[in-house]
Amino acid sequence: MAVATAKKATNGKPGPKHNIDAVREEYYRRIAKHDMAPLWKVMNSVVTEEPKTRCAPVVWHYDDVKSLVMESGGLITAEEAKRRVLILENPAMHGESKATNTLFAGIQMILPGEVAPAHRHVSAAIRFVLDGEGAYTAVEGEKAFMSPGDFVITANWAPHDHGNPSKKPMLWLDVLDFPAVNFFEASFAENFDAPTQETTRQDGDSLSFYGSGVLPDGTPSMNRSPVINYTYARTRPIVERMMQAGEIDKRHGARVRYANPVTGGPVLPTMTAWLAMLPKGFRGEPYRATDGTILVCVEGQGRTDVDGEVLEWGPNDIFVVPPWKRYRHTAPKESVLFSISDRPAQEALGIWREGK
Ligand code: 1HN
Repeated sequence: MAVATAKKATNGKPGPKHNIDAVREEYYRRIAKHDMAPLWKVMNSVVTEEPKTRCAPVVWHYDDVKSLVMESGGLITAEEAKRRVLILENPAMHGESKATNTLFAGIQMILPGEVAPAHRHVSAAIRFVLDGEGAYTAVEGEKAFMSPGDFVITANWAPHDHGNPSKKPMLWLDVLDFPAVNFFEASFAENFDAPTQETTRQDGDSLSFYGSGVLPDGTPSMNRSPVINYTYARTRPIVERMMQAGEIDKRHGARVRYANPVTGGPVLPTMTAWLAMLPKGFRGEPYRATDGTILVCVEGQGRTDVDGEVLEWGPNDIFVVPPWKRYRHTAPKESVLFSISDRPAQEALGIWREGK
């Protein structure tokens, strides 16, 4: 009888070889009833020698994305949807609202005259404009009117609403850190009674006050940038100048990191962003890091080889490089890439690593 054998055999030492497996199985079943389990059966899968990602490399081509998102405009209003967003689902994690294991990505559309009502949440966002001109995000009392290539940050708990007084639809990429927030089970959110927030500052105030090489007296140090909008018009000429000066990283091209002007840190404590110009004919050297990255081709055309899988990209295509997958960019044409990753969150925890 198995139970009797187990009692006899577990007297400090394993029993005879021929029945040890059965004895162990019986033991595992018994400890499971006490919500216990043997570490030795799972040790190698819970503490892996190298990162094991669930995330797949993937590209969304803007031609498909734009027409499908435009179609949603005939199905639901921004008011009814609250946020009319199509989720970019990582194909390896369908149904989880994730582009990477820690980041959400989606395409939001605001049609002329529409308003997406004011709310706030713990999860922070970066919105990168793909199409349209003159719609705005109101954040913390300031309306940031946006153009393609600009982005706006919405920090943890910052009230925000969107509107489009222009004549054209606006589409942008939303990247939020809520999968990471939800990993910690730390999400809060609330709606406001009024659909739009009161404007207390002028468009451009935050950029002018904090992003011009000066800081108003008494500016406190914060773990998120006091600049709410970073414009393409200001940043593109910088990467172009770097490229002309030969300041070209062998892996990333002529690249800048968007910075919190008070601390030099990332724009948000959980997410960082970069803009890179790849010279015509660029053949990048391989690179990998533990942050998962969402990239957008802003201009040009090229491809990114991710661990043997080729992602071809052109204007407004969005693609994902999973954690620790070796990748290299190739650009037959001069190209501009915008990217976002969870690197600051990993660095804050002391777990970020990079390699070749
Ligand atoms: C959200 O609040 C916005 O405020 C966009 O525009 C996308 C995706 C998931 C959860 C909240 C927005 C979002 C979101």
